Amino acid sequence: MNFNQQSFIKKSSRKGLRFFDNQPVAEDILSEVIAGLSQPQKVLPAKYFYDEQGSRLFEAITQLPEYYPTRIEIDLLRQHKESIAKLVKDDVWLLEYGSGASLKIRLLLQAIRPNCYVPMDISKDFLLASAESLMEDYPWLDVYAACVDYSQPVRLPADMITSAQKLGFFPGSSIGNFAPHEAQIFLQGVRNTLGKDGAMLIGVDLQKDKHILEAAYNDCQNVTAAFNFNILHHINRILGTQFNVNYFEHKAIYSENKSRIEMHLVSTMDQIVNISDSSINGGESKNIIFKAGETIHTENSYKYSKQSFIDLVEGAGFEVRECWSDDKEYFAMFYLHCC
Ligand code: AVI
Repeated sequence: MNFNQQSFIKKSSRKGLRFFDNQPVAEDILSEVIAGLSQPQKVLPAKYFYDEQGSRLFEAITQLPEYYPTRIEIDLLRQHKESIAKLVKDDVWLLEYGSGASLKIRLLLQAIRPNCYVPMDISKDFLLASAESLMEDYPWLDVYAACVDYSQPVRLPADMITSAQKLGFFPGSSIGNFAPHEAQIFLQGVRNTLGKDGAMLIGVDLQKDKHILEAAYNDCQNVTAAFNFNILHHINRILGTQFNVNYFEHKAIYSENKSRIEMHLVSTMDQIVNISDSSINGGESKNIIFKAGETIHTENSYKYSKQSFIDLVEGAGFEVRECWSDDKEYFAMFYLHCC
């Protein structure tokens, strides 16, 4: 996904807020959904969790007692923000991959005082609302919001290619939502975007007892289940498809072999769902057949040991300058430098 001047749609009347819209278009989504649901193990890309409702549900997940990563990461940021600020240059731009509600960044803004903050997210309304609210609270800050699928290579617009240092921020262990080989390709792309002298602050969920992991993805209030179902609601909303979430169940299990949580939607009955885009005449269309018990694999969340993560980032062209973690070693925050 590229930023380009064509995609510029709005320069806010408020000084300091720019917005680029590169939201994926419906035809791409239709092909991607049909391709995923046509595989022997049906799959939907996890990025489709995140419409406005999905982003809200994810924020609710981060408040759950069972979901420890957010709390630990926030503690790490609070404890180490001054050390982080000392590692970066005075003239720095802060680029957040998958910024969501832009909450964690607030912990860093005051300490780092970047010249510009670039939140990147696929959920447009959520991104804009978060950017506006940030502008209210930090009137000195330039914000350059970009609606992009950040899992694709991001090319910076010409006016962003300044001599300032670029610090990438990728919290929440969202890196775990890529398979390790994809994570390495993604990080190589980030490394190219950040350029010489670039740095990266990245949060990683560490391997631990299976019961703690499974509880984090099967919470008692069923918020994670609602988040999982929302992928079908979202696809219904964009394509006009007729998935009935009452005919699916949420399932999340930890595979020790693969070091990953797998989330699935299990079809509770034999059913057929037509996939086409009701707004496009004569477009692609396919009936997807589900057997009872068959699943749609909606998300992987890989968990790393510290060493396996160091190996991964070094393979992507970064060197590890710092690593902070909590006492139980549940979660780690790495400060990387482009080599
Ligand atoms: C965004 N990502 C890091 C979350 C995770 O833990 O993999 C998404 C999530 N899925 C279910 N709960 C949270």
